[in-house]
Amino acid sequence: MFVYCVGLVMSNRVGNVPPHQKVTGKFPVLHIGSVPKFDPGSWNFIVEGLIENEIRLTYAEFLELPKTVTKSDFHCVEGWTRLDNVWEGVLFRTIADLAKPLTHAKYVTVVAEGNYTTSLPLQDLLDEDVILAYRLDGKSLPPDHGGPLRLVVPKKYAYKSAKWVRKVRFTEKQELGYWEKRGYSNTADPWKEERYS
Ligand SMILES: Nc1nc2c(c(=O)[nH]1)N[C@H]1C(S)=C(S)[C@@H](COP(=O)(O)O)O[C@H]1N2
Ligand SMILES: [Mo]
Repeated sequence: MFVYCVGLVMSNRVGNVPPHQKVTGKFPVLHIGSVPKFDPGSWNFIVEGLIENEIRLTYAEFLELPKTVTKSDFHCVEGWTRLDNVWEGVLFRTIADLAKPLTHAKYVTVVAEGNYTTSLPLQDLLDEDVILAYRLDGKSLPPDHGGPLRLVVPKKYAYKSAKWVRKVRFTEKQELGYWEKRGYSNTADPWKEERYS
């Protein structure tokens, strides 16, 4: 008897699920600290650092930015994956287009409510699936999943997808994020299983 196995073993990207991840139908809630209270009257979104145009938007103004819907998978470094999440919000590249990064802006620090930060090469954030999301699966983004606004970076482990984002800062050198300072991989590619540094 012959068993044919054609093509499937050639790539480390077989299907939608990265190595050693388990698909969950639920959506676990995972974060440090407590869920911040959202006040639409005082909330703002700030873009600063190595850019031509500093940006400061109220919540109402953020909702007026051009919006997009994406569908992507979400991989937590602890081993669960949630497939086919439908996010609605503003692509990071829309923010970058408005802010006009200077040529020496190479990284972006994402600052959330509380102490949480993460950072990424600007290039990674310009992918067409990277979104600042305020809706999930057709409903407004629940506070425990990062509402009113979270970053979603599908190609990285989910600690790069900061919840409760309030500020993004363009920098020349990379500022290590909360988990990245504590031993988690700074590159965080789930397909290469870059979990720890
Ligand atoms: N502000 C903030 N964002 C965060 C975290 C956090 O602790 N604080 N945890 C990260 C981690 S490790 C994961 S797995 C995802 C979990 O998102 P979820 O709770 O919506 O599933 O949020 C990420 N974003
Ligand atoms: Mo995570």
